[in-house]
Amino acid sequence: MRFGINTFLFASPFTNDGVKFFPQFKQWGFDTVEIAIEEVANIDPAFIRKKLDDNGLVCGSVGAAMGPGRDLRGTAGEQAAAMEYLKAVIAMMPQLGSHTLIGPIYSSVGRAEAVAEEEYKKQWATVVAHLKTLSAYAEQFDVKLAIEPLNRYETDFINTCEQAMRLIDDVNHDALMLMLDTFHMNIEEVDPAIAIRIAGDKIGYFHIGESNRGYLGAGTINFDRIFDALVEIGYDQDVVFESFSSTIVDEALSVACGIWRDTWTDNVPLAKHAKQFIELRYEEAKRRRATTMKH
Ligand SMILES: [Mn+2]
Repeated sequence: MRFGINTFLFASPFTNDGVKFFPQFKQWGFDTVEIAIEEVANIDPAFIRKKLDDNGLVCGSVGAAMGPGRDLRGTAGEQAAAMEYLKAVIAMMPQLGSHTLIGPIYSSVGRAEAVAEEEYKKQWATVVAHLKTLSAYAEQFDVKLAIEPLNRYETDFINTCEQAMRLIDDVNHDALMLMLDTFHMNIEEVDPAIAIRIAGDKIGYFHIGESNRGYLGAGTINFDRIFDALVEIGYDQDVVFESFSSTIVDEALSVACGIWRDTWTDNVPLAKHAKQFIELRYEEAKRRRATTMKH
């Protein structure tokens, strides 16, 4: 298991200037960086890769920035803009040394509305067709796509692990995987730990977020049960801390994510604490598992 940090904690939009945070990320013990690419023109991938290498880090994933105007179930123009953006990001990823594109790549974050069943079915077919195209495209670049269910306030399209797995089944391509996020699961799943066990090896990426998206442990999520489930299924990919504050992200993203008040303003103690919290929970879960197996 690799521990990662999301650039939304430190810079948004992420640009070449963001490499200045890499030494700290390494010093705090993170293995990977999840780089949100708002616009491909913002970064020089070779330069970023060099700085990652220099600091002994890797780009564990690229986070797709599905803002307004990028929507695989939107208007023809929004679908085209989303495909153009996602393809440009995928094509850049080998230079970054990254093999996983993550996020709610099926729609725009913050688009949550009542959709009639017939219309939902049409949207579903449209998204499946686009994801087939995108999966085949990604495969050429040795990139996998990991789609993230979001809670009901951020999308009406894919809210649960079960819905995402159905979408993945319909696309039926090896390059398409699932990612889960404890913050969203906490709102939508009957039992997040059971969802993890059911998804099993379909999970290609994992976000850790607290129930209020602030400090880990200062919310209601039972992370011991989450890590017990991850250890039990043998999950050995990235576990990445995600948190938002309007001190870093812009107003559009704050609104899309419903960040109406800030749970933190200083990202340094937040990030250090997250790394220690995640590692401790993981180590304890491994110990519990080892003890159980002996009996
Ligand atoms: Mn997430």
